Amino acid sequence: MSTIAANPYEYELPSEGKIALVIIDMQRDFLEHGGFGDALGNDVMQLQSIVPTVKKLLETFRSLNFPVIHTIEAHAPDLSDCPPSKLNRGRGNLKIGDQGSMGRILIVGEDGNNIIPELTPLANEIVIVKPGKGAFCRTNLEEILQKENITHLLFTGVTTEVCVQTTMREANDRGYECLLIEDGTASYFPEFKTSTIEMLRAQGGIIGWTANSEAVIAALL
Ligand code: C5J
Repeated sequence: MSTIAANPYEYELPSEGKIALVIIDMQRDFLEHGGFGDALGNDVMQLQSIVPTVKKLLETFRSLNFPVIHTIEAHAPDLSDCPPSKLNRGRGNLKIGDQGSMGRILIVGEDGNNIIPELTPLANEIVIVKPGKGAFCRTNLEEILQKENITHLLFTGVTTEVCVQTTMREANDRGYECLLIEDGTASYFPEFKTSTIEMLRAQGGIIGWTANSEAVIAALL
């Protein structure tokens, strides 16, 4: 049985089901000026540091022909899938649906809503468009995972404590073996990333495991 050197202890690779790489919301809206993250007053450029690591993980999964799941946080142009509680939250200079320098903020199909070019999904990769923070909420992700016999999920993306953590928690409750790749995730608040890593793996891995990308790649290759 192959394992990844992880915390709080080794993570066993599946002997029967499949392992997938999950790349959460690596969109221009969160990583570039003029998007949603920027509108909320965040220093978006600090998220850029994980791009080479996520790209390397993506290339590893592609070279092994292992499944890759990308997610995009997005709303319909008429905002029918955006509850007022989300639309009106934040008091940023722009709201979801407003016109920004990369198109309408967090609206499906707009330039700013696309995944950054370095990580553009291939045609055979799964892309989940989600209106919430968690990728299981109002999507067909669970159905896809069951159909593809995916049992193990390795998480990357942004932001650690919001969409990444929410999705990992949702996946854990559904019985998936979850691991967060520490250097493959980022937050606008570095201390939130540190706390998230610690809380997910505390109490014997209450939500799952964490490991660095080098350990993951070494175990997979
Ligand atoms: C946020 C996300 N932070 N992808 N979304 O609103 O984490």
